[in-house]
Amino acid sequence: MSAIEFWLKTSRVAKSLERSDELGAAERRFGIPRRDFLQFAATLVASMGLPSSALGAVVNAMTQSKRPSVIWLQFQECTGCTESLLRAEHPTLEKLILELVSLDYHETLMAAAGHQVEEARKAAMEANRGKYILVVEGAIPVKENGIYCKVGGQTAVDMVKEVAAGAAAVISIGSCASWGGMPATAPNPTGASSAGSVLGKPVVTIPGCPPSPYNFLSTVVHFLTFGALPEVDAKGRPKFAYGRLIHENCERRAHFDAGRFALQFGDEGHRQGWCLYKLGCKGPETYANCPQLLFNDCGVGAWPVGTGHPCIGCTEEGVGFTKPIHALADLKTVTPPVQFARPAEPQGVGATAVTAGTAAVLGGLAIGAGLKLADKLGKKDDEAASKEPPEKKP
Ligand code: FSX
Ligand code: SF4
Ligand code: F3S
Repeated sequence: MSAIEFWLKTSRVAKSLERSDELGAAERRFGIPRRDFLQFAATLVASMGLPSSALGAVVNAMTQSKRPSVIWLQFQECTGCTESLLRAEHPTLEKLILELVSLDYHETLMAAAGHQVEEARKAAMEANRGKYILVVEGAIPVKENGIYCKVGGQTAVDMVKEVAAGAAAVISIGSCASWGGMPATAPNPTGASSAGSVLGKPVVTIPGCPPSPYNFLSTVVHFLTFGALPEVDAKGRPKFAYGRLIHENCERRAHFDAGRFALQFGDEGHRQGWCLYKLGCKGPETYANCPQLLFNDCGVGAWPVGTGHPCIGCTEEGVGFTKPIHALADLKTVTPPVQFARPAEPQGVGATAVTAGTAAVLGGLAIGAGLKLADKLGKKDDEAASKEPPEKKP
């Protein structure tokens, strides 16, 4: 039983919340049993580093009927940010995101096209002036007056400035919008730039190529709960998600500290799951929670290093898409953690809430609970699918 499950079972606060009208409303609205919804909310609370007393406020914010308007712009990018949100193994996040906010403009997801949708964007901006959230996905080309990216006849530069002017908050999702990412790779012929630099002001950034949808969801829920975006670091990244180096929580860290390195892909060390530092892993200079969150709700090992590939530093400006993949990382710290991951972890088993470093214990357990929930919800979908007649299956 995870720490969160234990707390939910024993806490009086959790018990009374579970019986509350809010949870009843959540059950109906999201189609999720109230205990599972509560566990999901507790997971977000823990992953944001908030005290358990914040749970009531988070539940309240997530279940209120008024959903904030979101205008989601896409420029120079591959749509991986949107895909990671929507094409996860299980549809939980997609469902929650689309139920939590009113997605009034999103080029990939809108059924309509052309002038109609540009009018819908303007109408949403007008109706929610000063209250909507602007999400920017993709870099913005600034060379030649921005002619390299136009939507509805308007340059990306003009559009992002126009929409940001009336927004209550701006979130850059993905490395492209956060710091230029892949499109800004040298020689950067289009002058691909971040949303923050084009707007001339700091914005909250959720880098990663693509980023974890949980980091985005937690940021949105923080805004819904407190009416403000979470505390960020100097690069605009929420500290709850980007406060620690990957190297601090990597399940291969004990091998690094013991000097056991894979030297070639497929060699004995690589097969044994040893540290990938000498293959160019950028975990020692990259801030992100990938080893704790993992990806795609498919369990342990589902993150780059867990699958045997060095981290390329996709969340880190000046590292991802900038440093050669094989180049050695700068070591920001070589101090061993207080608690080691099991050194004999078989390759591909990946981080678990227990093997992650002590500093990440609460977050790790929380995330484990969240993944378990996603897994459960996914299983329901799978079960439903398995009840369909065989000929209806794809
Ligand atoms: Fe792609 Fe997003 Fe990378 Fe960029 O993610 S996954 S190129 S960060 O803007 O769509
Ligand atoms: Fe893990 Fe990479 Fe650090 Fe090795 S260098 S411990 S593989 S993050
Ligand atoms: Fe990116 Fe490295 Fe995480 S490549 S997804 S920051 S492990």
